[in-house]
Formats: sequence, C-alpha cells, structure tokens
Amino acid sequence: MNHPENTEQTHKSGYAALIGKPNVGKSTLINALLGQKISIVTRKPQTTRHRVLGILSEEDFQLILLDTPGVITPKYGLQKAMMASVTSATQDADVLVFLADATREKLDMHTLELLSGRPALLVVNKMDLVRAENMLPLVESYSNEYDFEEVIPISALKQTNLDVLMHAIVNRLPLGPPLYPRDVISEHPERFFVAEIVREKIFQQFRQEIPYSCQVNITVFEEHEGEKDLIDAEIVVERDSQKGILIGKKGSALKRVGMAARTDIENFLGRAVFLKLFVKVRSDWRNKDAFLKSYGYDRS
Ligand SMILES: Nc1nc2c(ncn2[C@@H]2O[C@H](COP(=O)(O)OP(=O)(O)OP(=O)(O)O)[C@@H](O)[C@H]2O)c(=O)[nH]1
Ligand SMILES: [Mg+2]
Repeated sequence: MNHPENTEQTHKSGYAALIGKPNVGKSTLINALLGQKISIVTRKPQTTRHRVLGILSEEDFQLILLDTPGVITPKYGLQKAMMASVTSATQDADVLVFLADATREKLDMHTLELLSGRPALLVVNKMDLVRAENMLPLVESYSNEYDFEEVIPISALKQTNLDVLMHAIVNRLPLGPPLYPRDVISEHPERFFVAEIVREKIFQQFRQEIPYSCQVNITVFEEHEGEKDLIDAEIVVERDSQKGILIGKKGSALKRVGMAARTDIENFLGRAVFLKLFVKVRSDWRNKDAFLKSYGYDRS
C-alpha cells in the first residue's frame, strides 16, 4: 500500500477536453471512458450543446473530462453559445484531445485552429469501420498540418484501445490533489441530465429541423418520499407548425417521446418518476439572447 505522503506527491489531477467536428464520437467516448452514460449520443450532428463534465477518480489521479459541442461555423445565437463553450473548454484544459472520424477523409482545419498550437493528442475514432491501413492518409494529412504529440486509433463504440488513450491523457496531467470529491461523477444537477434525456429522444424520433428547434426545460422536479418523483418538462419550439409535429395525432408523437424518456430517466435516477411533457412556442428563441440566457446558454 502507498504511504499517504507518497500518494500526495504523485497524485495527478486536471482537465482533458474532447474537441472535434460534430458526430465524430466525442460523447460516445466520454461515456466509454467514464463507464457511465452522462452525455447524450445520437446519429445526428450537433447533438451536444453544452460543455458536459465527467469525473474519473482513481487512487493516483483524478481526470476531469470535458465533452463539447461539435465545432461548426455558427449561424445563429444558440450555435454561437455552443462554440463559446468549446472555446472555454479548450482554454481550461490541461490536455487537448482532438477527435477525428476515421471514415471521413476531409481535413478539418477549422477545429485544428482551436488548438492554438498547444500540445494535443490526435485520436482517430470509429476504427471499427475501416481497415487500419486506410486511416494512414488521414493521419498523414493531419500530421502535415499540426504537430500532434501522439496518434491514437480507437473505437469509442467498441471500446478498443481506450486503455492506451487513458494512459496518454493521464500521463499529461499535472501533479495535484483531487479537485472534486472522489465519489462525484459530474457537477451538473439531476435536472440537467433529465432534460438532456428528453432532448435525446426528440433527436432520435424527429427529422429535419425539429430536433434543432427544440429546447427542453425542467419546470417541476419534486421528490416525494415513498412515491414517484414528479417531473414536468417543457419543450420549447420556434413555430406553431413544429408544435403540431411534436405533439402528433392525438398526442401520439409526444407520448412516444415521454415513454422513451421516462425509461431512461428512471434508469439514470434509480427511482420511478411521473413525467409530464408540455410544448410551448417561443418564436425564434435560438436567436434571442434573453431566452438563450434563461435556458442556460452563455455566449460570453
Ligand atoms: N461505428 C462507430 N460509431 C461510433 C463510434 N463512436 C461514435 N459512433 C457513432 O457516431 C454517432 C455520433 O456519436 P456522438 O458521440 O453523438 O458524436 P459527437 O462527436 O458527440 O457529436 P456532437 O455532439 O454532435 O458533436 C453515433 O451514432 C455514435 O453511435 C465508433 O467508435 N464506431
Ligand atoms: Mg456529442
């Protein structure tokens, strides 16, 4: 066993930010590294809207992982806020992890610029979909543009080579005591995860602009000893037509969202809940600072 003083001298702690284009698998990776789902995953790009923090505490290190929204050129206020959260995560990180998708050939200069010349790891994800030699041109073109410290091919989905990645990240953490209590896995309140689960179901069940026009707010969250929790969630959309689609014939579409969300929420919270969903129209909310701010998006 380690002597307490020795552990103190060798304990590492710090932040690692996962940065990359939409859909490359950042959220899948943070969940895989933590061994618990804290960030929602869908097949659609721009699923993640916030910087989502997950904490991994071991005997000799505490790694704080930051999942971030996929990097895009912002076109409206919400996207600007999403990109501000990428920038802040990048600035706060001790270790930068740049994710690329092995199945895409195009070089992503826009995201590379965010690394600002700082030391970074190149992680090539979705290796389960390509032959190893086929990713060489991609790695070569990235290496021509940026001096990555290491290149690590992984599959976040199949959880391959994650130990090598973990080792590379932890190696780069500075010495220091834990920054969070050891039993804490995240810093977001339960209502954040509940809202995200509802949003995940909307992303999975609707097409085109609907997922991107939705915001989910938890308006009531009451715990009752010996009874189900009461949760009210409002889904904000931009137009009446979107409200109609979301609710569906006789409420059938909204009911499907509610059923899928409730199952996941109960699994996440480990207790039974009574979930009610409401749909509300807030014209052009994605471009209005007051709405964005009250929904928890910050552009500064
Ligand atoms: N085959 C395969 N699919 C993966 C892998 N990692 C992620 N995916 C899939 O890629 C899609 C996007 O995954 P996400 O984790 O949501 O991607 P993201 O980078 O967080 O996306 P944004 O939040 O939109 O920026 C999902 O359908 C995942 O299941 C992988 O290693 N292999
Ligand atoms: Mg994501």
